[in-house]
Amino acid sequence: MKIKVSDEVREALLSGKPVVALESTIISHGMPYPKNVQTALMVEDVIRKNGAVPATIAIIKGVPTVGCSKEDIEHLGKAGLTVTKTSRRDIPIVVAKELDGATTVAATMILAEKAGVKIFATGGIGGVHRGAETTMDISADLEELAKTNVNVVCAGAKSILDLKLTLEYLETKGVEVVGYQTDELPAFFTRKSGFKVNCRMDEPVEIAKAINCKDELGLGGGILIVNPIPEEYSMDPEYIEKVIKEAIADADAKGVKGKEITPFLLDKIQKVTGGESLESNIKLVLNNAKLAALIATELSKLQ
Ligand code: PSU
Ligand code: MN
Repeated sequence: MKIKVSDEVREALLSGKPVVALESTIISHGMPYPKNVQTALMVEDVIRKNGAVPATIAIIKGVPTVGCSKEDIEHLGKAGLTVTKTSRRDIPIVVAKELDGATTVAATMILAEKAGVKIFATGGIGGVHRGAETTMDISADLEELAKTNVNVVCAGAKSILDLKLTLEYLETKGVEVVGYQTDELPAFFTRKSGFKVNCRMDEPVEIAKAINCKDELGLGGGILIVNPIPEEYSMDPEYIEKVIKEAIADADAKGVKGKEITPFLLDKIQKVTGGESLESNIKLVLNNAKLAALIATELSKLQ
């Protein structure tokens, strides 16, 4: 199976330069056009400014691609929801049918690992949904963190999920959750969730050392690094909770299920908050990109 790695990413990997992977579902399904494309390109810039090489990952006409071009990003952003949201199970189908696939956290981790990229930045991961005790809706992202050797920087997870159960699931699967300059799991739009993380680290170098030890021990799997949204962009917790509850009720009423539920809730939240949440979303992704570049830089000195 051919994986296309861009020249810039291949050269960086060969010479031991820091590289940061980026997902593409956030582009096609996570934000509206054209902000999605602008954000994806800004995220790449931030990574470059902080000394690393960005590798946006997607499947382009059936070819798993590590290091998408600007044209690829523009195409995925414009095509939006018509691009196949691609998690682990979808990869072989999208490749066999020569389709475009926007990779979720899980699928991006798989392709990043194959290319040799160890650090990955995104906004929020999938997790255990509210009501999962009856729906069994648990994102494949969590299973991937347990088995694929890529470390993910995110702003926690949106409280469209059950954050308590998400942490329990990660603990069961042996995934370390490191709070960057925080003792608490952030809740994406807000800096706090009320749930403690297992470990706090205040410096990128400490996180890089932990990743390096995991690799030396051959433990596999990823560390999840949770980075709170900067204070000035965080939203009012009661307001966002109300919006999320309404969005979930609407999804229930409409019978939205399976892989459609996360994009449905994201879109609904964006519409109801009139763009305020989109701005916060963009800022936290940029913040995560910077931290990921700093960790990748420290890791490249150790490996
Ligand atoms: N949460 C967000 N923004 C996103 C996603 C989740 O706040 O864009 C996307 C990511 O690509 C994540 C995927 O990997 O949704 C999870 O989907 P599911 O719950 O169907 O596994
Ligand atoms: Mn699901």
